[in-house]
Amino acid sequence: MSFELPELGYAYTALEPLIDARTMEIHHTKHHGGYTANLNAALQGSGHEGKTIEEILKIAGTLPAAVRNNGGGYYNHNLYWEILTPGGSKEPRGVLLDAIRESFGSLTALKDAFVKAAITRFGSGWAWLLLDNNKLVVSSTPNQDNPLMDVAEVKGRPVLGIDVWEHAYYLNYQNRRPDYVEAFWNLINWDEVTRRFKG
Ligand code: MN3
Repeated sequence: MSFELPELGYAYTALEPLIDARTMEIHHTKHHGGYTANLNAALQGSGHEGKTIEEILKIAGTLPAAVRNNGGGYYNHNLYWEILTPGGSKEPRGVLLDAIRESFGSLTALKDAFVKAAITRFGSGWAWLLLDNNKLVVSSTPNQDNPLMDVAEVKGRPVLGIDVWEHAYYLNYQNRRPDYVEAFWNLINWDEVTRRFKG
């Protein structure tokens, strides 16, 4: 059994002009495709071939770097494309909005914390909104690590994640990571985030 690069389910042009088609295509086919192929190669003969991606990430700290990095890359991008799916609610509502207010005070306060985590993550990595013991928290991770990993500083179930590697935005935004983070925020499909929140 091996992992497969998922279809996006929408056109590379679907998120224009905020995220351009060329960035989407390279990001999906080359970067995500690369993590997927490299993960399968790294798992071959490792004794972990039958595991789910979640089972692999849970013990990432004990596995070779190629499994940790590519396994994280495989999982993180699956989540990223789903959260950016066109359509759906452009604002959190219902139980998710209640939980956001309980943890952060307001949606604006969540946005401020998330944007700050994304902008201040040094070098390549991800910023997250995650469930840690039923409480929503914001964190960030280096490289392709994520909150499901045993090595994560803040562990939990990711409900929202932004890729802040330069390959996610450099063609359109060059060094302006804050502009990309703002664009991402405006593209979030909150129905998908709610689905992940409910687990
Ligand atoms: Mn990426």
